[in-house]
Amino acid sequence: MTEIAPEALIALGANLPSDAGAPEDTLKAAIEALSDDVIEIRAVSRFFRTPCFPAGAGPDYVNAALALRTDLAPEELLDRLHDIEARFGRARETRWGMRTLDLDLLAVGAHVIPDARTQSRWRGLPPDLQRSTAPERLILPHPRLQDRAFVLRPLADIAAGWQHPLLGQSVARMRDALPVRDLSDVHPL
Ligand code: A4P
Ligand code: MG
Repeated sequence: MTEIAPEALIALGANLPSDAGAPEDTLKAAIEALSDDVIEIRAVSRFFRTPCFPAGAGPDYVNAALALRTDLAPEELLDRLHDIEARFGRARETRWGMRTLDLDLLAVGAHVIPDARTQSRWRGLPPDLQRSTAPERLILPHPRLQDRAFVLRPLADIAAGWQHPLLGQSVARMRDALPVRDLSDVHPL
């Protein structure tokens, strides 16, 4: 019997226009580009307008989330995401800088990559280090997933019941633990 691959959850964000148009057009084009013979898109959230984090660092973002199935390994899937970011003109200049398209791999089922200790270390990184350091290899679940209204509100549209394998909390619960202010700043388009 072949095993069904677990669903992969992806966060999409953009706050600058690309060749495809405004951020929402870029997101739509990226979703279309992602779907191919080895990637099956299962669900797409609504699109949300969200204030830039950190505040004042640039224009508002459009954020969304999607669920897909693939037999690609998580590292291969991340490579695909990077190819699509490149296709829509993203230049990696500043970390957390403005971008035409950011695609983050949030989770693949209950996989923890590379291991619980490393994921927890990145998850617990103090804010100043979060800004200045980025992991060289894939970390799953994405270390900042539980902190961000602009990730959890879209994600709750399509995967409210997904459980963080190390925190043991669902997307809905992590979302509801965020400051109300953060959540109310995230508006459906
Ligand atoms: N990497 C490791 N694990 C992962 C993973 N699970 N998913 C590596 C994606 N990438 C992962 O990522 C930095 C490095 O992390 C890469 O080498 C990758 O292989 P990046 O995409 O090159 O850099 P980045 O996007 O600047 O960093 P990151 O961590 O993706 O930034 P964030 O934390 O996503 O912040 N405000 C609003 N309102 N909405 C947004 O979407 N996004 C950001 C980007 C900042 N402010 C925002 C938003
Ligand atoms: Mg990214």
